[in-house]
Amino acid sequence: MTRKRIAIIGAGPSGLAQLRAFQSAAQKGEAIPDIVCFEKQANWGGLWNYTWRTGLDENGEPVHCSMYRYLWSNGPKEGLEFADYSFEEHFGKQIASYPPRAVLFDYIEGRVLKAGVRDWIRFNSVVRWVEYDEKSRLFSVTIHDHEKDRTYTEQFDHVIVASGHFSTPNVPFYEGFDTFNGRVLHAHDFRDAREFKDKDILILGSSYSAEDIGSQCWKYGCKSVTVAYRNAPMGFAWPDNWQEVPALVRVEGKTAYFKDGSSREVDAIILCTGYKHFFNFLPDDLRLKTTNRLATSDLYKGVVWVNNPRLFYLGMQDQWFTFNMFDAQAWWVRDAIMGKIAIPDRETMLADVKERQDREDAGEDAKYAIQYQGDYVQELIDETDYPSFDVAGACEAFFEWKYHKIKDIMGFRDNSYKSVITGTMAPVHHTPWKDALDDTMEAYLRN
Ligand code: FAD
Ligand code: NA7
Repeated sequence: MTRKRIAIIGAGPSGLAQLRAFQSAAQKGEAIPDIVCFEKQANWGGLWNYTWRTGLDENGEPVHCSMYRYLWSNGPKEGLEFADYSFEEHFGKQIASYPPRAVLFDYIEGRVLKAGVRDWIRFNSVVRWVEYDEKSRLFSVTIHDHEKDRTYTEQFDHVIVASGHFSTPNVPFYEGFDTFNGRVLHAHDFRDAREFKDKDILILGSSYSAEDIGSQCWKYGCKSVTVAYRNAPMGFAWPDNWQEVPALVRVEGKTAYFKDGSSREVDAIILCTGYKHFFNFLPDDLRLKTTNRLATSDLYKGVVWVNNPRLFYLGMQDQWFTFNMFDAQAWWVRDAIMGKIAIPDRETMLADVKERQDREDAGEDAKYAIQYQGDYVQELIDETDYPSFDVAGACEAFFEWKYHKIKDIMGFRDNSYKSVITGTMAPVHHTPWKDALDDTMEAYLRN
């Protein structure tokens, strides 16, 4: 029998989790399929692979990165720690709880360097198109190799889409944007908060990007932050030069007008209006269409494409849990591909999706949502050999984080939590977040 061939699209945290999942089976002596991971960037790490570029990259492809300078983890690292590779193993000591991007990139990379899976990845390789042939039951994957500037097609038994969903910006139009006398940008193109020093900025949106980009700009010296919300304000106890106002109606010159009749002069508008699930390399019959939610449409167990169970998606949910959830999904998908987990008929899969969505919709608050996703992670790891960890403990860290944000939104990153993998308490960081302007790994690890 010929070895199955598996294509993984993307070498971000999800794709890398899939590589590690297969490698760990190989390490235990199991015969694994032939794995090829296609990554459009020159390096791995997905969103955590920072670039100064915006717009198009060096190859003319849309820039994937939505991260920015000075970004620190927006949740405690104790909620995302790999069960098979602790922070202590990587750094040789316990570190503080909200690491900057470079520190988390180093941690993600450490595990896959140890696993030795880099050779499974073809870099600078953009997947252009995927097609399924009913007769041969194979996927044809067409790739553009930017190193050789060549397009080619290969066949695979399974495709795993791990291309992320926080890279294609959702960009609304408001009257007057086209004549605004200042910069209008989406969070995807935000790179350095110092650009907005001494400026009055307007932010649209009331979720993570709005909170964090506003906080960055505040920390690096903007004059004021005005956040316009569409439905509900974030409602934290903001600093004095930070205001939340109802939805934007229009802009005239440099004046922004809001739904409550108030107005304000602003120098720049940052659209923190979220992202789109966008897969221009997939035909209609394989393409996931979903809003950003915990129970995505059409994915059995959150990973199997119900219309063709040879196709899988990783990390397509809205995320409380991240790295460890991608791991749970990757181990599960590996076992489904290797025939250790049976995939039921379409009706059963659709019923599973419906049950998950109904259960998600029954919840009303963040605590419910965290617990919901924690239960999902637990469900998947119970069905594989992914090292079990204290998921309830990770939920606790998230609950505490929520509480710490309500108590002090500019100080929540000064708290520390207990690792659910090693049981050690994180040290309190040496400098309060608001005063720590240097976000390098060297500065962070100086504990
Ligand atoms: P991504 O990281 O997006 O990786 C997808 C990969 O697929 C990329 O490398 C991309 O180049 C590649 N790719 C895409 N299309 C193609 C193609 N056609 N062909 C080949 N390759 C392709 N999570 C946290 O846990 N903590 C945080 O603090 C945090 N902060 C965040 C801040 C921002 C601004 C954003 C946008 C997200 C943040 N996240 C955070 C969530 C983030 O989604 C996850 O941490 C994680 O990066 C998701 O991993 P992924 O592999 O699913 O997707
Ligand atoms: P999210 O969490 O999807 O939030 C998007 C926000 O944008 C949300 O508050 C929306 O308002 C708002 N939105 C969407 N469309 C509009 C329009 N047309 N006008 C005004 N406001 C709008 O995206 P984020 O970027 O914050 O977070 C994504 C990831 O990045 C996350 O995982 C983080 O870790 C970092 P609503 O609340 O629906 O009224």
